[in-house]
Parts: sequence; C-alpha cells; structure tokens
Amino acid sequence: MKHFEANFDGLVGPTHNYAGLSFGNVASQSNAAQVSNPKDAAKQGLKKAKALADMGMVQGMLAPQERPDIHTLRRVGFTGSDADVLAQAAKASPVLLQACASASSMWTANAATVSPSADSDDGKLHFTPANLVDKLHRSIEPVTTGNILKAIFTDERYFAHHQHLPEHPHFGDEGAANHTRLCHDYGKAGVEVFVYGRSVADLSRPAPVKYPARQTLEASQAVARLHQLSDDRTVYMQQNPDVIDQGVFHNDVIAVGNQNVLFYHEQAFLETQAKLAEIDKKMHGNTHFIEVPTAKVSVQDAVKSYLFNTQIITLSDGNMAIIAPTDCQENPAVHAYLNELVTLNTPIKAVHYFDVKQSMQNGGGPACLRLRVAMNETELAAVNPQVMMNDALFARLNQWVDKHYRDRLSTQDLADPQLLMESRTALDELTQIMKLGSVYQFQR
Ligand code: SUG
Repeated sequence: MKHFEANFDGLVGPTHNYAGLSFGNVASQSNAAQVSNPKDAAKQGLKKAKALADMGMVQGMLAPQERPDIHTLRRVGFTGSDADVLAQAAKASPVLLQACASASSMWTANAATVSPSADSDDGKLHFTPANLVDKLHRSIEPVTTGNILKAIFTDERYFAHHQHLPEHPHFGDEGAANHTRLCHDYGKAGVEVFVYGRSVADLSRPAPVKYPARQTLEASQAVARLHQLSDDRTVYMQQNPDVIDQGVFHNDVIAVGNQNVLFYHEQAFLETQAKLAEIDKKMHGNTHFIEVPTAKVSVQDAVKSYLFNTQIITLSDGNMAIIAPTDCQENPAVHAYLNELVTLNTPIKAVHYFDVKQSMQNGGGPACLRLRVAMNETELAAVNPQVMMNDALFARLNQWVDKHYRDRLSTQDLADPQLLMESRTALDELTQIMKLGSVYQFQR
C-alpha cells in the first residue's frame, strides 16, 4: 500500500489584518496597524499550495473561520443586531474586536496535532485541535477547527477526533507547530517529537522570562496519551527558553523535520545531545541531524527570515526539497547557508522560494500555513475530495477570492458591518465549493 504525507493549507480568510495581537511574535508586533491586503494574502497561499500539488504532493485546503466572531462578542455582553454588537465592541474595546476579527486560523500548523495510523496503538489517524489558550484571538478557534476537520476526515473507521485539551494554561497547546514526526517511511511507525516551552508541574525546569512559553509539557503528554502513542515512539524535548525570549514563539520557527531529517538551529533545544541520541535510538538509527550553527545563521536572522519555518518535502524521486519564504533569499546569511546546504551530503537537494509576505508580516511562514497528515491510500480515499488541490479547485478558489475579498483592510475596517456580511457570504459559498456542510455557527 502507498503512503505519503499530505499538506492541508489554511485558506486565508477575508478579514486578514495586522492587529499586533501576538505578544512574543516579533513580526505580529512590529507590523501592528499596517494596512493588509486579504486578496493578495489568500492568493499567495493558494499559489504555494498549487505549486506543491504540481510537484506531485498530496495537497488539500482547510477553510477559514467565521470572523468577526459575533458569537464570542455576544458571549461577553454585547447585544442588539450584529451591527450593534460590532459598534459597541469597537467603542468599548477595540482590542477585543480585533481578537474576534483575526484571520489567524490560516496558520493551520496550529490547528491540531495529528498522529498517523502507523504510530497509534489502535491503528487510527488521530486529530486533537489545539486549544491555543495563550492568545485570546486564537483561543476561539478550536471548536470550528474540530468541525472542519470532521467534515473532511469523516470516516470513523479510519479517523479519530478528540476534543481540544481543557482551556487552561496548564494545558497550553499549540498543535503541530510544536510537534514533528520523524520516520524512515511515512507508512511505518515513526517517532513523534513533542517540543514544549515549559513544564507546569516540574518547576525546576527553566522557562522564558520575557515572552510566554505557549506549549506545556503537560499538554504534549496529554496529546500523546489521546493519540495512543507508546513511549518507544515518543520523545519530549524542551525548547531553549532563551530563544523563546528572542521571538521563537513556536518550535517550528527554529526546527523542522521530515522523514529521517531533523533540521534545527544549534540553540533550538535544551539538552540537545542527549535528546538527539534518544531520537536516533527510537528511530533505530540512520537519522540525519542537520544542525545550523549560530556562526552561520544567528537566531535573529533565523527569526527574521523564517529559515526553519520552511517545509521539507519528499519528492517522487526520493529527494527532499525545501519550501522557503522569499525572505530567506533576501537575507544574505540565510541565502548563503541554503545555497551551501543543497551541495552537502544530505537528502535535501533543492530550495524553492515563495512569496507569502502577507502572512509573514504576522509571523506565519510556509510551514505555519500547513497541517501535515501522513496517510495511506485507503485513508486518502476516505478524505472529502472537494478540498483537494487541483487545477479546477485552484481556479475556483481564485475566482471566489476575486469575488469576495478586499485588497485593503485596516483595523478600523473591522467594525464595518459590511465586512461581516461579505465574510459570511464568502464562507457560505465556500462550504458549498468544499462540500463541508454547516461548519459555521452562522449557518446553524
Ligand atoms: O499565533 N500570528 C500567529 C502566527 C502563527 C504562526 N504559526 C506557527 N509558527 N506555526 C500567532 O502568533 C498575529 C495576528 C495579529 O497580530 O494580527 C498572529 O496571530
């Protein structure tokens, strides 16, 4: 049976904007109050997804969420018509309105943690939506994320869906952004590496002092239990708190893995050597550890360019390629490093650059925009085919974006009742294009 890794990219929603909501995410904060271009943002994402499909990768799309989220605004006491709710929120608390209007669900690396059937004791493919409790604007995503995942991975014979973890900092969970699955073959049992920022229970472990550690060890352990992963297939590593304090708010800003390759910065982890030895042992050897030294790329350059927020993909000829943001080309140290990397004796043989700047300005690179799902062909046959990228879906979604999206949005526009109408009309049409059923509250 064939096995492969599919990527499910988040379609950028119509309210994509720059509100500076993510303390600890340098790009989000430094671009606060800039004017965004939702139309370009969505098209940049679609282009990347289509290019991967054209390279022979299995590529799907995940629908955006309903924003502004009027239901959350009502839940915190705003009343009247939808337009009244928006007006009251804009007056009483612009930040609250911004949180409820963020298109942040586009970063589907944070949608969920996914464990393939080859790894789990019950032989099912497991999904746990991330609770994203560290940021208000993200904490309102998991219920709809779960609805969307269930509408795509419906067949209970193959797919197991769990509720997101309890909404408390004890279980701060950021999904696949802090999780990498290594394996020798997508269809064989692999090693799931969970990278946490702090432990709630073990206070002897260091923690960042300036910026939050969004992922806890306790959340990672809970997800591993839910997904029925055995200890010999699981490794827990701690992120270096110093790099979190330099803007590495998720592990996927400083490390990325694919099959038997782990590509990471020298300063990414704590107890690096011992942990890499544990990974290699559980992989039964032959793991490629590609460590990027500080002398070649500083943490600052890694954060700015998103060198590690790249996708490493395996092409049909067995070689690996890196999908990088154009920002890596523009950074001399990083560009020089990548040019050298493809000449070294590693499985990575090529780098492809994509302009995803609209997303990058909010701290989301190519890898943030995708959720990986390793599957076999029986499981793929059970996936809702209407979300899979091909020429027809690419054309249809570009048309849909052209019809519904604005090319300019400032945070002031978020209170415009017309934007809410536009967004709901667009999403209603999208659920028909993608045959998702009624996944949004406004449809229920
Ligand atoms: O959660 N930015 C997102 C970026 C997520 C990136 N994902 C991964 N690294 N996997 C975040 O910080 C900014 C929104 C704003 O400021 O308007 C934001 O939510």
